[in-house]
Amino acid sequence: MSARLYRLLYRIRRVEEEIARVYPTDRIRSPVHLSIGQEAVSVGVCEALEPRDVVFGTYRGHALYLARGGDLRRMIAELYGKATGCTKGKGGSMHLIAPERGVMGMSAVVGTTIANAAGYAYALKFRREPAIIASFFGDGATEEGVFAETLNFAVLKRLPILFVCENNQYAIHTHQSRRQGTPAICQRARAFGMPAEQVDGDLTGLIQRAREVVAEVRAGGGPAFLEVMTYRWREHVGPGFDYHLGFRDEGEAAPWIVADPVARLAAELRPTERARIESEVAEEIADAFAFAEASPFPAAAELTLDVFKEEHHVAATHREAGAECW
Ligand SMILES: Cc1ncc(C[n+]2csc(CCOP(=O)(O)OP(=O)(O)O)c2C)c(N)n1
Ligand SMILES: [Mg+2]
Repeated sequence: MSARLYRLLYRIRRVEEEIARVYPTDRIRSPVHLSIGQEAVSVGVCEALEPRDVVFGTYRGHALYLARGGDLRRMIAELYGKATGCTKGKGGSMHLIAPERGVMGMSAVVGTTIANAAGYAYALKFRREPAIIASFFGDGATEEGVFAETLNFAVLKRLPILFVCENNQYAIHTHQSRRQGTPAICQRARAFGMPAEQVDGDLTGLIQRAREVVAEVRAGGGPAFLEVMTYRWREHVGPGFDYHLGFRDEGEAAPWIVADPVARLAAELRPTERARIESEVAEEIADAFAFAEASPFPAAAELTLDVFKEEHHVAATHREAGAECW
């Protein structure tokens, strides 16, 4: 168990460290919001999900995409703006998608995918499909009006959705205490009429709690809310660090770095097992970057494709969905 989890967490960490290393060469054509330090949130919650379940995330979505099993080659190619990327090089790091793995969308616009996720959950309920939705968003997104509107609607319709707030305490450079009148986001969620609780970033505890909560949502109990405490080690956007800017200091990060789930799991493994995982991950990452480097940019004629939903796609969607839904 811990070897499998270590591979998942370590792989995400190393992928993002490699992105940070390559970024200054300008071959990555997209801004990057790294989740280094926050990997356990995506991994922990996704452990509780089934393959048929669906997730929505944010521009800080590398960890979620990878935790769900999104293809690494297509992710790196997407960051390079290449035609082989998961959105054909048109979305970049902030708009990763892997429908075959239930990763239905991420967005640069704070808060938007919370409503998208609830819409998808409504469709699932309407079609009596047994899957559930997990909607990931930051603490800053809870200040958007769409957060309140969506939570209200989700409770009203008893939607099969788990809201996951990745509380890293910052929206860009501003601490939560300077933006919100009450500290516990989950208390606000509870006021809408759904079970909500705060959990710390410990991976084992998170997996256990997520499994219990997901089981309740799947059993038809309606929406639930997890506020997962975590910490962003690097700058808001870009490959570097931002402690020199003065809005936070490294002392605040220190306890989170000491409690790093990646290092903790590493310490539980036999050295040979750990070395094997690390060398396999290194090989896979090198392959993904080589794939991205060697891939072509989209053809000029691609520029206006996939911008609007082409008419024949719309017609097909209506047919597939059938009269029941439309
Ligand atoms: C609607 C909207 N408002 C403002 C922004 C600018 N913006 C980008 S990221 C961000 C902070 C969001 O913080 P949080 O939701 O906590 O996510 P985190 O970056 O910490 O993961 C803001 C305000 C935006 N992209 N979209
Ligand atoms: Mg935040």
